[in-house]
Amino acid sequence: MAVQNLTMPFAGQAAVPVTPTQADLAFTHRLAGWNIGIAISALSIGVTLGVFQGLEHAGINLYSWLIPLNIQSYYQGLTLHGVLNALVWTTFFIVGFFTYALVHSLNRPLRYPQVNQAGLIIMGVGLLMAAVPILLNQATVLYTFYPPLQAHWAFYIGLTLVVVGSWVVGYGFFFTLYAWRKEHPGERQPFIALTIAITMAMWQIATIGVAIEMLGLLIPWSLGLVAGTDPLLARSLFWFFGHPLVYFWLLPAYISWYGMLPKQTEGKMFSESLARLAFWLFLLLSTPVGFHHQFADPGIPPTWKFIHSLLTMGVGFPSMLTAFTVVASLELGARARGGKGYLGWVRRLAWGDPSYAAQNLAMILFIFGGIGGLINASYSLNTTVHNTTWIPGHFHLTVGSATTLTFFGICYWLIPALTGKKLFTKGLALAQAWTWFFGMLFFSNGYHALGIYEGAPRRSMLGAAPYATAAWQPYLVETLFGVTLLLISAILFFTVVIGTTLSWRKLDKAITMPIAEPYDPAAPIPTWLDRWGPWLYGAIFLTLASYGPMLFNLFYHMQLTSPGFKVW
Ligand code: HEM
Ligand SMILES: [Cu+2]
Repeated sequence: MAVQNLTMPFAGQAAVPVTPTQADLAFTHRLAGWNIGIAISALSIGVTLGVFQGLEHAGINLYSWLIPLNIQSYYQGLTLHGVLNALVWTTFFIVGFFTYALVHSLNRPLRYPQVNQAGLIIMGVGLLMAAVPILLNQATVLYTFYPPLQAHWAFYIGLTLVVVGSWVVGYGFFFTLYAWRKEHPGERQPFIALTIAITMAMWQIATIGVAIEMLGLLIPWSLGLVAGTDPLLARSLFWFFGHPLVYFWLLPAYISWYGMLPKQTEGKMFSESLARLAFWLFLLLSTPVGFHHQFADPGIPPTWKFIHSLLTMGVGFPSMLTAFTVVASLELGARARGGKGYLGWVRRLAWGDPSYAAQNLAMILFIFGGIGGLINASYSLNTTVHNTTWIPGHFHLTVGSATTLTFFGICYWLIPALTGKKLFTKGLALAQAWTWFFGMLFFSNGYHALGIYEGAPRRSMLGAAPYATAAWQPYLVETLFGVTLLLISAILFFTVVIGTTLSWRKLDKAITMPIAEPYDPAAPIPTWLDRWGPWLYGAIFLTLASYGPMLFNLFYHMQLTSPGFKVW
């Protein structure tokens, strides 16, 4: 015992393991269900506005339909679209999915369920608070809320509360994992639980930027406590948060791809050690790269932009690890199902299962998203695509597909698991996945091309642009085709979700969370891939090193001189 103690993460007496009771599970499922319900409701409004935007760009302006709903401009709609899709749908879904997955991965109830519940309530209150000014056209500042555009204070406080609520949920997860570790000394943390905690730890670091921006600059300014603000400082703090935000969207999809999807196609996790390494590297490298969103900003010296550009290429490494490990894991499954040949095995993947198909299609779209991302991150190439429609083309492949379509796929097992109802129906869900896939393929291809060949600007009413030329037309027709497919796909998704929830067809057999088994269960996972300290300190160090001097400089020269503008 004494010798064993030396290798334990926590020395001392092990606590007695706790397993969840029916009541614990019911509580967890209710909490997850509320989060996911709010997420999907937000998405339903967000996506509808996306369709209006896509149609407007292609010359079909239907905004007069929205006047009775008090949507008064393209930009108010675009703010709703960005906030509801990119911030609300993602954050609430992730928190709900994680709540469910953490408990089932650890097979342990939440350590302090009230903490997690409080987190959800804070997030919900924040959402309502931010929604009111947006709907009243008092916060038409887009989801990046760059000053000197100035929104109503309730918008900033509301969004801050959403972030604070997600912190509280994270604390609930950390307490739970900590309790599990005390009850299981010497055991490796289960993959899904560990990677959930890594994602939430990354989120705690990332959101410090936006918290300082909100509390230090935007809230006092919108309340009139200070007369002006410093746009460059605010933008820098925003992107300190804004880049790791994209990893907050992606890592939950990766957790599903690594830790669940192989199981759904009878595969195994090809290398659990590599998978863990990838997540630790994302913890290290997600934050110190944000200046790659500010290549065009004056006032950030080129050296810093270059350093962040290089570090961004560093994130490519765990991304490649992910690509190869996940594909190898799926190939194992396809071969077990009788797949043959160099590529012929692809046909034997579980394409008939909508949950699987949606996620595999999401991965394929992500390949194109990743390639485009390397172009965005390249200091010089960025100037060609900056602020053109290339950028929305890019992120509809990433957050709009890799993340969103994966979450749809997760919904196709998780909603039946939460409601105890059969999926309504497999055919509709499969059609949903494929229409989203082709819809986004055409939509994003059109926007990429329009941006890089024609320099068409993003965040503009292209349908009304006097500088539009005939050369734009073929690309816009392509995007229109994409938007039509996406509209069909969205209708299918909401039909499946509502149909499943309201269905009277109960499951014959309870659905459990798919958990991929390791290919080689005997292969030990090195302790350095199970330790928090080095990675967490490393992440904090890299963040300080890559941001500290420049932020110090920006604060030192801070000029709170810019008044607020309401240009809408
Ligand atoms: C039916 C599906 C969708 C359609 C047709 C659609 C359409 C559009 C269009 C046309 C724009 C460009 C607006 C402009 O630059 O003027 C846009 C922007 C955007 N979309 Fe979507 N979208 C869809 C789904 C999504 C999803 C699922 C997400 C994220 C989860 C998303 C996130 C965004 C964001 C963050 C912006 C940028 C907003 C801004 O510039 O402030 N979209 N969308
Ligand atoms: Cu970025």
